[in-house]
Amino acid sequence: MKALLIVDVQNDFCPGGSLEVPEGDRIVPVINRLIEKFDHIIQTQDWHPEGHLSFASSHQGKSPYDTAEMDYGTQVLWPDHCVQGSSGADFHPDLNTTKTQVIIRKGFRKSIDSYSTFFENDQKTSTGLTGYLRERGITELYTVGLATDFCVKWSALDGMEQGFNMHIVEDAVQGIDLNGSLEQAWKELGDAGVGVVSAAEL
Ligand code: VGL
Ligand code: ZN
Repeated sequence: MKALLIVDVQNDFCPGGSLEVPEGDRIVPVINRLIEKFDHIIQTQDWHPEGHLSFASSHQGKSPYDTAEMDYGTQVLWPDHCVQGSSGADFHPDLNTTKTQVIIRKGFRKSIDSYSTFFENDQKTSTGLTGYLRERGITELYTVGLATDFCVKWSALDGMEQGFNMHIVEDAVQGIDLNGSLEQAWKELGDAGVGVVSAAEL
């Protein structure tokens, strides 16, 4: 059984937001059309407390896009974004969320970031998505949303490791592209065997 996984289509990742993905809102109409083709729809929502340790503002002398050493390894530092309850954390107003059955919030622990929808960045703390998918008999996950080179990539890689058949809808994702991260992401996805399809094929 297949499901659509809509990653982080939130105001802060769209033009005008604090961690704007170039043309991040371009994918919204594509995703709205795809929603009609799926019976099972899962969304994720980046959901950070104020003062989250992935924010550059939480580290003295650091600027956005610098890195910091966390307990779990090197972490890119971001502008403050998707703060719990803020309008930046809301889904894009044109995204049709009516059919969404579950929303996985991530990044709510102050000292761990979470790109993947399956595991937080320590690669150990589970979001519970694997259990949810297995109990519902979902085996094929079509991934769309933001950003290709961070949350979409990590979700697809972890999903493969958890035994799901992961696919990316290439015209329904959009990347940040920090120092070549977008090209690197497509390479890692290809190496891991993640499928790539276009929206028209679905
Ligand atoms: C994301 C950076 C920080 C994403 C979330 O959704 O790709 N990127 N938080
Ligand atoms: Zn975040």
